[in-house]
Amino acid sequence: MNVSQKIIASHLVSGTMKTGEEIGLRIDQTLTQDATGTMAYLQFEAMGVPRVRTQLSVSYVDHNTLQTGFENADDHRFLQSIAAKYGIYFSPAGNGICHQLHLERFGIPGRTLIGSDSHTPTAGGLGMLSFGAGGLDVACAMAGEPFYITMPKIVRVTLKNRLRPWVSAKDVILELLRRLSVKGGRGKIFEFSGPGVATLSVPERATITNMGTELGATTSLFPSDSVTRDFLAAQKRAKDWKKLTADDDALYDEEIIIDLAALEPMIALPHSPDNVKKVSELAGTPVQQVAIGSCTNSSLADMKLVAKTLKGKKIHPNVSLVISPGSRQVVQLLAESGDLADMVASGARLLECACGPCIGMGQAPSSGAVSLRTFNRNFEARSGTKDAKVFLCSPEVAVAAALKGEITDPRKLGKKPALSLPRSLPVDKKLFYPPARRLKSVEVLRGPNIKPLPEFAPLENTINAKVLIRLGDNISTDHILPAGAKILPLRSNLPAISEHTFATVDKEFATRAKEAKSGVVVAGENYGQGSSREHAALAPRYLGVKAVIVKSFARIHLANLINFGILPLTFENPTDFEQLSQGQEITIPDILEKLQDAGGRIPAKNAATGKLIALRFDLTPRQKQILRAGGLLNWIKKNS
Ligand code: MIC
Ligand code: SF4
Repeated sequence: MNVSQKIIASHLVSGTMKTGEEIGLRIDQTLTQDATGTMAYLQFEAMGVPRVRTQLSVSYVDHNTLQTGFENADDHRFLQSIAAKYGIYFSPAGNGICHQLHLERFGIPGRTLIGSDSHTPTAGGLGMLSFGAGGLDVACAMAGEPFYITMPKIVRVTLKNRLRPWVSAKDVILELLRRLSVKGGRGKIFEFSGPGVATLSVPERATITNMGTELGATTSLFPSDSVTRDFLAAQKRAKDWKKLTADDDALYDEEIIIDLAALEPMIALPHSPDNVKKVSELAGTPVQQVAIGSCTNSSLADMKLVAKTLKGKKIHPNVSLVISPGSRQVVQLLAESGDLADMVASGARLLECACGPCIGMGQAPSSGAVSLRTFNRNFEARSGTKDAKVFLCSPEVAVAAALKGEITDPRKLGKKPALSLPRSLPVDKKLFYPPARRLKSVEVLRGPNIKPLPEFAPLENTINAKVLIRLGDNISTDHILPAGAKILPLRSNLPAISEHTFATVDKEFATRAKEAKSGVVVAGENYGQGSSREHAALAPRYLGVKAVIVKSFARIHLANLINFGILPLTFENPTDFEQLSQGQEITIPDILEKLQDAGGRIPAKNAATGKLIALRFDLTPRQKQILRAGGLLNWIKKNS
């Protein structure tokens, strides 16, 4: 077996490991972050389970740390108290970014993890099978329920040779994105193997698995080897290590080969992570902002490389350089070694160790600016400035641009500085707060920003609805429900946040949806790529969206639509996309009956043209039941 199959086989509770079949997996660990966590815990609370049933659950605060009003602080207090009450570890704001911290403190090779954040596969760098999921799926896993996915194809990514100086792990994943696109990984696990694996550290592996999410992959995974052992030992967790490698005769569905030695520094152009070119092709483009950090590139090695390159130099006067290290441990080590002083002396601005600019929490670029970021997403407007041009690159490329004021191939900087990394790291477990000893006595603290979830009605037999909007391919959840400093604080308040649905695409959407009372959304391929935020399903549902009709869906968003009772339909014939325009009325009759058919066909009638449009649903029996009930929470209540 390959590594993925080994972990799946040891956690399989339903289904068989046949590609395309629904499988249920036992989940060992869960993580949440604050922007999705409040909703996830409200849902967990509604399930009436007295204590989490996982081996370990952790609640991190890393997204909403600006606290421009009471809302974020209220959410943090709520999260801390509810964690204490239900047996969950709590990591307060200031500890760092959830994925970086989970690698450092909790991830274990061979175990399963789901997290209410799409970059949870970062833990795949440790040999952990980890998935991003909607908050409700994480709540179910905390209640001891299996996590359901379609058995993916397993792709072997064979890495040969080793990276050359100034070329980094980020370039490996950018190369994969260049080759495969943001849709190329759907329904697949990318499992890394070959002699190049041993040349990559755990944080480098994690950069790659982190951004496997941008391929649309189900997850990405590295084996657990002696490099993994040394990483865990340095974190004083040697006992968590176990060896986990593929059998010599392991079979894979597909294979991709990457020669690490042949890679060059790469960069993704606006506005998609797969719009990748060689840095050398863009050399000379003036740069106004450089942002270094995020769950993709904020490890100690990344930060030290930046510090050593900046040492004794000044950044270009036209550039604003902001740096957010990944964790408190990283900041502490940088402080002790003097690297932090070198960064600051060069002109860099230091930010809190949190998601920060990656999710538009501050540091919006100036109008039309070119911003180079070591992050994983560059969707339009995500930075907070709609006409900014955000490029994605490695810390090497980012720091070169900060010094030169223009896109620069870092190989032009001369000899790459040597890094010395400590073999043993300072570990402070005291800042991860364990659950209360006496769970029952804990009071959950709720502020006025935390609104209960509304009840949703069961699925109707006939949908009469207006086409509220028609959109193209690769619509991300940042388009559906933006984040950023103004909207993120409303994550626990559905009525308020739903007003911002599609706000960066079409300001009138929420008003139009409310007027129509019953609506559908029409779009192209890979609808809902990106974030796991279930608000991108919840808010449309709240505004009366009954169905989403597209050419194809992204995995996590499809699961979220089902969880909140929105009918996910695809065009039988993709060119029929042209048959539907904004403002037209459509009718989808006999839905409950049609859902029973194995064929998955369902016609819709366009009242404006009188034409029938052939639509399809591709749903498992479990998903059909959830949809009929009007969503997963209704279904759980009905069955308990
Ligand atoms: C993101 O990178 O888009 C986020 C913010 O981390 C999201 C989660 C969220 O929307 O809260 C993600 O990737 O799932
Ligand atoms: Fe945070 Fe950005 Fe990573 Fe999302 S992608 S978890 S916002 S650092």
